[in-house]
Amino acid sequence: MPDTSGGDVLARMLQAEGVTTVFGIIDGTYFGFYSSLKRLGLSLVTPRHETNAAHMAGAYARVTGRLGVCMASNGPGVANILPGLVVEEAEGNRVLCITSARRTGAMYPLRTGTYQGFDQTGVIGRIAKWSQEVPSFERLPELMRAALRQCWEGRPGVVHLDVPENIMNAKVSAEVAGWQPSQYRRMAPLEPSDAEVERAADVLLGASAPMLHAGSGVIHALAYDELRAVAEFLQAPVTTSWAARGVLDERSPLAIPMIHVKLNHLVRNEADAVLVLGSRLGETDWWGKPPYWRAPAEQQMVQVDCDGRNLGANKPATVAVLADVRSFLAKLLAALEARRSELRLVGRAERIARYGQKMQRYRSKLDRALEDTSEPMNPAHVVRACDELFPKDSVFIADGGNTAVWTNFYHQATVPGRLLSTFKMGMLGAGLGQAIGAALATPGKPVCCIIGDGAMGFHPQEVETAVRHRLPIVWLVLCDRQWGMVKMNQSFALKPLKMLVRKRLDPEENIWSDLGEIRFDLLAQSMGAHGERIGSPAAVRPALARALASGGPAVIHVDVNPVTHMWAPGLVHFKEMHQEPKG
Ligand SMILES: Cc1ncc(C[n+]2csc(CCOP(=O)(O)OP(=O)(O)O)c2C)c(N)n1
Ligand SMILES: [Mg+2]
Repeated sequence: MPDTSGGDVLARMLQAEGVTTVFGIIDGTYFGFYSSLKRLGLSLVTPRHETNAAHMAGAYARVTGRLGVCMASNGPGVANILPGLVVEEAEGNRVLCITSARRTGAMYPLRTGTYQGFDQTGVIGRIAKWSQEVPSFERLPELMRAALRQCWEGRPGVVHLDVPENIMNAKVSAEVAGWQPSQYRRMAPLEPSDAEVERAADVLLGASAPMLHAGSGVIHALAYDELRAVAEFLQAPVTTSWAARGVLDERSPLAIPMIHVKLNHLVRNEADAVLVLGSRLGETDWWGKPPYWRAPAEQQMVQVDCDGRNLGANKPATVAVLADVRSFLAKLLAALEARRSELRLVGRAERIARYGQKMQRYRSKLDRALEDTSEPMNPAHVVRACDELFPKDSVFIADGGNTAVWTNFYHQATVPGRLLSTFKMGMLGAGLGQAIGAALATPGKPVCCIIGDGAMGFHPQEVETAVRHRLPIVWLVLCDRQWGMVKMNQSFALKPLKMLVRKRLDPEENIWSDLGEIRFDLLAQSMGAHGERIGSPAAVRPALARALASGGPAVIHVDVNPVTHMWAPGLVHFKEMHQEPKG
């Protein structure tokens, strides 16, 4: 009696990995897979656009530290999930994507004229960490093990397994040995050698002004306590990539939030040694180069990463360590404690206090926006109200152009791993799926997503997904009825002087930068969610309180002043960032 199928084998292997949730849209070509998920008690969360399955899995993985799994069906389903895969790979989230493919007789190589067929692994192989088609039922367990091994090796990203429909669905009689994850992949974190740790301690104890720089690797390694302990031991300031904001509570005097961009440059120029943790020092870290960072000849770098390809990639390392960030920091702390007598803290308190004063000054300058009580409102009010009314450990998502900038500049990240965005790709609309993945990752907690009206327009239908799955998400849509960030750039490119004097151009002078209105509150109501529209600063907190009390999902359509919104803080730095640093 045939009693299994390729899809059934996949489902059981996911179960052995501890996976409980899969994101994706159903299709006959992998009925054998998703029906087995149900039978085994794994839940399926189904979006209304495949790309959002990838964002859901990515956010879920990032927030939980577990594997995020998504699926898409051959041809159009896979075509639709591609953008999501590009983004999740760029963001470095641990996502396994399982797709169906047309039957083996028509695929690999693709037979001319095949319906809903294209070279799925050929395409995804170019954008993901790893992509492989399964040629036969017999090889499926081995290739699935290879996929899972890839998921847990090196920098997290997208791993893809493509399974033809006949392998997915056909019932077969076969004994498939169920291996435990420890039998096919490394379970223990990569440990650094004692010698590497001692060399790192030499550099840090020998420095007069050391600093730490943290990337997303700290989030994936859940190395928050160890990071704080090392920073406090050294009394060293901590900068982060945008994506790693909050790995050290931003209320700590040692935390230098990224929004203080000029101060970040100063800190990075004053440091004579830097401990780089789980960061590639990519473009949004200014490539680790002068004038934004001190020249390598005057700044030693200890770089720790779980992926050897990142070591010394953009800035020369004094000590390059291939290790799990958390294991490294734990060992480093022990080594530093043992050598406490070598610690020279001269000048550090003064330096930290000086940085603190600069941050306070900039914060007061930013907070002047909150004194603006005109209507339609200054967007700063929305972010500040969300910071006050959501629990501190709620996931907070920033999506949109200027909306994401306003959100970042007025949000304070106090709990690690709770601020999401697409910091490497700036993908408008990802916040819909991310919010759903994050809500499932933090049961019982409301999720906050502040999103632009352009961004919301990409996937508003996912509000219905949140309704169907009863998720407590509040989307606050900042409606300026324009592609705000691009309009700002465009206006300056067209008429810089007029922009400086008048702050805006006349409507006919811009090129298709304005949008019509979508009533996101009414759209939300039509899908069964709570929806309301506000325009005055005084209305924000009561509306937010009602949205939270509704149990969600909820959408608040916020009319913001389009001119004020265009002039988001810090934009000049983003423009500068696009140029290669001189050093
Ligand atoms: C998917 C996608 N398409 C295009 C862009 C380029 N882009 C960057 S910002 C922006 C405007 C965003 O408008 P909106 O979401 O309304 O946010 P606002 O700037 O108005 O706050 C665009 C089109 C992008 N980042 N992502
Ligand atoms: Mg807009």
